[in-house]
Amino acid sequence: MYALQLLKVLVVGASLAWATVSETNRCETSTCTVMACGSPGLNGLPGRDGKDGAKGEKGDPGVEVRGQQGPPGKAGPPGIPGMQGTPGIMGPSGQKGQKGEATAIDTIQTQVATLEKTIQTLQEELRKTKTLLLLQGAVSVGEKIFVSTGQQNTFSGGRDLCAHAGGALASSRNAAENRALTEIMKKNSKHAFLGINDIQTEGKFVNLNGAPVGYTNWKQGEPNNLNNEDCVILLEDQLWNDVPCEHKSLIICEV
Ligand code: GN1
Ligand code: CA
Ligand code: CA
Repeated sequence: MYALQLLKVLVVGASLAWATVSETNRCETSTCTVMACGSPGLNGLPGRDGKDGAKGEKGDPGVEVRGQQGPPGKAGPPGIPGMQGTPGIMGPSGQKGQKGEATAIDTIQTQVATLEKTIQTLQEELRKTKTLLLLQGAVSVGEKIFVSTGQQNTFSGGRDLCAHAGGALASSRNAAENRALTEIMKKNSKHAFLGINDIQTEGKFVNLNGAPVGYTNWKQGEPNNLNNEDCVILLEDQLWNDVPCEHKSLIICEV
């Protein structure tokens, strides 16, 4: 019974639906009659939002594509200068570096160092020699040292003797030197030749280098050139007398 009733309802519903469709189709054609077509109705209000749909399945993570690196950014503004710190404690010295190529300055510095050492050695030797000479009766005056040979000789003999020894026949250039020579002469108890003469020009006394003498200490009445006297001896009272150059007198050298 129930199935039969349901079938009827379905048949009636289908018929009504067909009729409605037919009628509508006809109205959309130009053959629509006034009786068959009304004026179109206004649109209704939008319906309410539907319910949320079921949660979808989780999507694939996808493949992440990394872009290319961009160009470097612009340089930033200069920073503020830092404050000066307190000086630190000096660290230990580093290891000695390898020997570099010798430059001209290096060579000169080495030569200077060698010369300085040589000078030092020579100065020490000179000091020792000076000490020995002074012990042997030499006298030091200013830059000079007077040393007696202890021998008597002619003027030329004495001049050559001192020159060969690296010195010169002694002469007095001032009162101090004259006193020192007199001191040596007295110890030897012999008059000593001085390194001056007037061989070249009578009456014009010169040193061994030919320069006129600056300092003199002649005894009164001398030089008298008695019997052609062109050389000079130092007397006990520090005074000078001209004597023959072939006369033999004490030879004192100066260095
Ligand atoms: C000496 O000895 P006599 O008088 O000849 C001296 C001279 C003096 C002179 C002064 C070698 O000569 O030079 O001028 O006394 N001769 C010698 O009176 O010393
Ligand atoms: Ca003379
Ligand atoms: Ca004389």
